[in-house]
This record gives sequence, C-alpha cells and structure tokens, in this order.
Amino acid sequence: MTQSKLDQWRALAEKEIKADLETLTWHTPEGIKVKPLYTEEDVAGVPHLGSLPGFEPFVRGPRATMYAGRPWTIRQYAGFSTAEESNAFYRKALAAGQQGVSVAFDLATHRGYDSDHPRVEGDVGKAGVAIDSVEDMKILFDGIPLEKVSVSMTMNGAVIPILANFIVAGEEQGVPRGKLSGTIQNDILKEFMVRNTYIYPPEPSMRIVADIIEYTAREMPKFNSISISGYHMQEAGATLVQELAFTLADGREYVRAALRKGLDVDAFAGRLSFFFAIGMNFFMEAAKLRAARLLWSRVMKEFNPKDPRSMMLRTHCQTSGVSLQEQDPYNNIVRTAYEALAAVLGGTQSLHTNSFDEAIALPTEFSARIARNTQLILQHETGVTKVVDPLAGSYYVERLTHELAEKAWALMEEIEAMGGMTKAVAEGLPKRMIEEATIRKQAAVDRGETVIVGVNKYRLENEDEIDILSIDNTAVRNAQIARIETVKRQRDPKRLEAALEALEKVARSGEGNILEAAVEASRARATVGEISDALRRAFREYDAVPEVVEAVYGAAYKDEPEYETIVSRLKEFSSRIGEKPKVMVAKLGQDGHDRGAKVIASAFGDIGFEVLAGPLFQTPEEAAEMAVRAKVHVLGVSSLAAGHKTLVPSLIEALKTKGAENIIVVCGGVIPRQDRQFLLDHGVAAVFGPGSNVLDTAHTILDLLEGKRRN
Ligand code: DCA
Repeated sequence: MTQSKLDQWRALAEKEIKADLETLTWHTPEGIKVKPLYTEEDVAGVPHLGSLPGFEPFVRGPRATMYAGRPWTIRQYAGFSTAEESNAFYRKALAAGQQGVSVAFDLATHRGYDSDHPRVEGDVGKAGVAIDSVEDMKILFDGIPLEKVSVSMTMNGAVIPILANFIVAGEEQGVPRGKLSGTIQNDILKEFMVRNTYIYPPEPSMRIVADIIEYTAREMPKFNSISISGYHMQEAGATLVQELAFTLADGREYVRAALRKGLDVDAFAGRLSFFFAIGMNFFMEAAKLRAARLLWSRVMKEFNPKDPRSMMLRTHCQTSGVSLQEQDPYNNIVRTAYEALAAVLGGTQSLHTNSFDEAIALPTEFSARIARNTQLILQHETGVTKVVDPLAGSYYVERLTHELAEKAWALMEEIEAMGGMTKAVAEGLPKRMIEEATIRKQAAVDRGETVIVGVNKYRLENEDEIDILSIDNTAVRNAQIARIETVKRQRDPKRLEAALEALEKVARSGEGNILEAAVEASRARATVGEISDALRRAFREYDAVPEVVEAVYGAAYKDEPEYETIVSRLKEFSSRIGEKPKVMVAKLGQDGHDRGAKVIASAFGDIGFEVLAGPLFQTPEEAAEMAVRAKVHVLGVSSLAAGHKTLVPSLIEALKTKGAENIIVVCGGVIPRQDRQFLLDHGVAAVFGPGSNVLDTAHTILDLLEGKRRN
C-alpha cells in the first residue's frame, strides 16, 4: 500500500465523519490504541508472521491440525452440595455431550477445613461440592471411568489432600495413578494476588507446588501438574496485558521452582498447562491467546528444553464471569456465546462456557444445558473447527497479537528486574496494579463510558425473576458431618497417626515429597482438615493485611458534577455530625472474592467516607466485634459465594448481643433478588445487587444515615 493511497483514504474518512480521524481511535484499558483501519503497513516487520501451527512459536496453535483433527474439550466447571448430587450432575452432563469433568469445590474444602469446622458454617456445599475425605471423593467419581474421562480440579490451598484423595479414589476404583488424566490447578501465586484461597505463607506454598510437579512428573505421566491461571486476574479487573504478563511470569517462577528440585526441564514442562479468561473484547481476546503461546515459547527457550512440547502453551479458557449481569440476564447467553467464539478463534484446548444465571446464583439444570449447548453448536453447526487459526493474516489481529505480546513482555521484564514473581507478589505490585485497573474500569462503567446493555444503557423498567438453584446448606452440612463421623469411627487410629506424623515430618524437614506422604495419609482415611492441619503445624497459616487503593476512582471522575454532588453532600453531612461517617467493608466466611469489596472501599474513601477494610475470612462474630470497637456507622457485607443467608443474620444477631443495633448493615454482591426480602426482614437496611452504580450506592447510604439521625 502506498502512502498516497492511505492519505486518500484518510481524507475520505475525515470527510465522512466531519472530524479528525483521531476521534475514532479507541484507547483500550491495555493502553493500546485501536484504529478504525488496519492495513499491511501495520504488520510490516512483525516477526511471528509466516509461522505454522504445531511449530514454534506456536502462535497458530500447539497442534498441527488443531480442531480439524480434534475439537477442544467441552469442560464445564461444576460442583455443589454433596458428592452424590455433584456425581449425578456430572454423569448427566457427560451423557449430554460434555467431554471432560471439572470439579468446583466448596470454600470450606478450598481452605482446608472439614465441614464440621465452626468457621465454615455458612460455606459448606455452597459454591462447590463439599469433600472431606477419600470416601467423598469416591462417591464424586462413582460410575465415571477415570482411565477415560479427564478430570480437572480447581484446587490451590488444600491442593495436597485433594490430589491425594483423587489418587487414592482412582486406586480404589481400579485405576492406577499412572493412568489418571486431568489437571490440578495448583497455582498458588495468583491466590496471593487475587483469588485468596491460600492457606500457608508463600514460601512453603511454593514448595507444595514444586512437590506436586515432581510427583506427577514421576508417577502420573498423563496428568497436568498445574493450571497457571490468569482467569482470576481478569475477573479481579486486570487488563489483558496484565493477565498475560502476570500469568506467564507466574509460569516462569514455577519452572524455576521445579528446576530447583533437580528435575530435567523436559520431564515436566510438557505437562504445565494454562487457564485464561475470555471477556468481551472479542478480537483482543483471540489475539491474547495467540500472544500467550508466542511468549511462552520465548520464556521456555531460556531453559534450553530439547522437547518442543516443553515450549508449547496449552490452555483451558472460561468465558468471563464478571461480564455477566444480573439485569436482563438472558443477555448473558449472547455474551457467553461471543466470548466462546473468541476463545475458539484464539485456539483454546478446553473451554467452560458460563451459565447465564451465574451472576445471580449457581447454575440450574436449564442454564447449564444452554451453556453446554453453546459449545456443542459451535463445534457441530458453525464450521469453525474445519480450518486452523482462521484469523491468521488479519492485519488487525496480527497487529494486536504483536502489540499485546510486546506490552506484556515489557511488564514481565519489570517483574524480572524486581527479582521474579514471588518477590513482586510479596511486595504487592501485581495486586496493586490490578486493583487500580479494576477501579478505573468501574468508574468507566459508572460514567457510562463503557456500555453494558441492560445495565447502564437500555435498562428494563421491570425485570422478571428467573428460577434459581438454592442449596440447603444446613442439610448438606449435617450429611457431611455424619459421613465424617463414620469415617473416623471405621479407620485404624494407629495407621492414621503414623501417616499424619510422617506427613508433618516431611513438611517440616524439607526432605521428601509432601504429596507422596499425603497419599498414605489419605489411604489411612485422614480427612482434608486433618491433612491440612498437619501442614498448618509445619508451615503456619498466612494472614494477609487488607490494603485500600486511594485516589483512583476519584481521579477518574475529576471535576464532574455528579461526583462533586456526592462529595459535597458527604462533606456537609460530616460537618453536621462532627466527623466523617465511618463505613466498614466486611467479607464473611471463606469467600475470598474481594474485587467488589475493594472497589467500594477505595471509591468510598475517595468520596469522603472513613473506610475500614475488614480482613478476609472473618466469622460474623469477629466482624461484629471489629465494627463495634471501631465505632462504625455502617457495616457493609460483600458476599459473592452464596453464604449470605446464613452469615448475615448471624452478624446482625452478634451486633444485637453487643448492643450495637444502631450500626446500619447493608449487603452487596451476588445476592439473588429472591433473597433480598429475607435479608431485609433480618434487619439489613439495603441490598446492592451486581451492577450497582457506586455513586448511587453512596447516596443511598447517606439517605440511610440521615434517616437514622432523624430517628
Ligand atoms: N490431533 C491429535 N491429537 C490431539 C489433537 C489433534 N488435533 N488435539 C488434541 N489432541 C490430543 C492431545 O495431545 C491430548 O493427548 P495427550 O494428553 O496424550 O497429549 C488429548 O488429545 C487431549 O487434548 P488436550 O488438548 O490436551 O485437551 P485436554 O485433555 O482437555 O487438556 C488442558 C486441556 C488445557 C491441557 C488441561 O490442562 C485442562 O483440561 N485444563 C482444564 C482446567 C480447568 O478445567 N480449570 C477449571 C477452571
């Protein structure tokens, strides 16, 4: 293309829009300028062009034939209530076209507590299945042939007891561990960054990761030892560049940890796997997966592998949970379908498509079917599987692939300069960057700059309720407690004690393999809680200190009248009562999803409230105690894991017992409409569902405070 032709186009374009062409440039949160037109000029000199699938740098896919040879695995993440109920759900799903299993565990299990532990009362069986021992694990996979169906398990904190139980369940089903196929998430660094289901401090946690890589490399050749996950970063608000850079930097750190164990790189690198989120920025998401493969092969080259598979990035993807909305929820089916297509055009190996009701509650059978069929239709009806990497050669997509890769690489270099990801995480850098990005995104939504159909534009006046799945948490907990008692009654106490002691010793001494020792403890019927406790004794627990980001939300609104209105209203109120109103933002139970809590805490701080961020994992009693001591006016509970119906009434009771009924309690997060009246009846003053505008929320809180003062 000649310059003069481009100049002619520019002149025509500016005549058409009657404005400077620059006004059509889209500045993405990644700092990428997306222009309205891409031409061959934009890909001149891009080094990855001309490569082929199955060959380094794998931009076009890890396999030579990709979906033409074998489509991606339809792997829906699911799990709730008891092992029996989840097992029935998996069997039905497999019969209806699902191809692999992906287990969601409840938060009690994630954090290494048995279902009878007092800290997890509100969490058992809620956001996943409750697993307390190998007996539960055996029920979970009953009738599912583990030598054929690959099983992915999202587990990081309590990864040792869960993987040990899986291995023993296989053994007792007649499938030796060498034949088990699947993936364990085992990615602890991102837990410290965003997801928060850690148990032990970073250093011993990294040893656990390395021990698992070592054990699976030796004993389980078909099993992927880790799923290095960017998903939760994007869910927490990361830009795609941050998601790419931090995930691959995490991967590099795990490779180093495994090498420090004395493993040969080719013995384990081919079984490292990845996991990314796919949001609504369609082409950029597809380009992201291509860039990820490009960069991973670059990272792995540093370690001099001989086997090309060691440089190949294979990934699972999940459509974005945060892109789903509570308002007009059938729109979510459409969002998920576009996201799924982007994942497929990007060349994912395995995919979960979200159910449309996920922003509200656990999926029902109906919504799960639509989600699964979204993928079946893509595989069987659209023809997208027939051609490898069909976006290759698109000026725009190739340019994006290159730009994303270069930007992510620059960020990875920054992390290297800090001494690697473990150090960067310890210093809180990635967490802070992600939090700033999410607060900026929230401000863009609140200001209407980012359009969400049915939420901040084209909103329905009246919304119909949809059917939701609700779990009887008390019944699940009682059933689990009964089974724990049976297991404890029937086991050999001497064998158990010896196994747990041996495990603790391996953990303390740094000698031997923790997973190997845990497999023996699982055979002896040690529970998830008991195995986790043995490791807690050796390693201690990790306590994070909550931090609140300042001056990001406010900066996005600088000098805008609607922002000034709330700020001056608050100022006026503060001077009337002689202090800034004090708001505590609390997270109760084992729910570590703190994006919403962080956004509110940070935005409210900027607006002029005095904000107190409670630590994660508080019991209702602990949160009430903290609120009373700090003399807060408002206690806001952020709940995303369905524990609100148990935990919030307990919190209000605890406040009453302390004579603190005057503290206004409000709730926000994933709270189905059906539950709102229940919470209001139990003394909650206001409930803010997903998609609530932060400034509106602040006005409501002030209304409540003013009403309260008048009373
Ligand atoms: N031609 C021939 N064989 C193929 C082709 C093809 N075009 N595509 C895939 N295969 C083979 C693979 O090599 C693999 O066999 P292997 O394990 O012996 O190498 C098998 O078919 C399965 O394909 P794969 O692409 O590895 O798909 P999955 O087993 O579903 O694994 C992966 C995907 C991302 C690697 C894995 O880590 C995973 O399933 N992750 C899921 C994580 C998850 O669910 N997280 C929940 C949030």
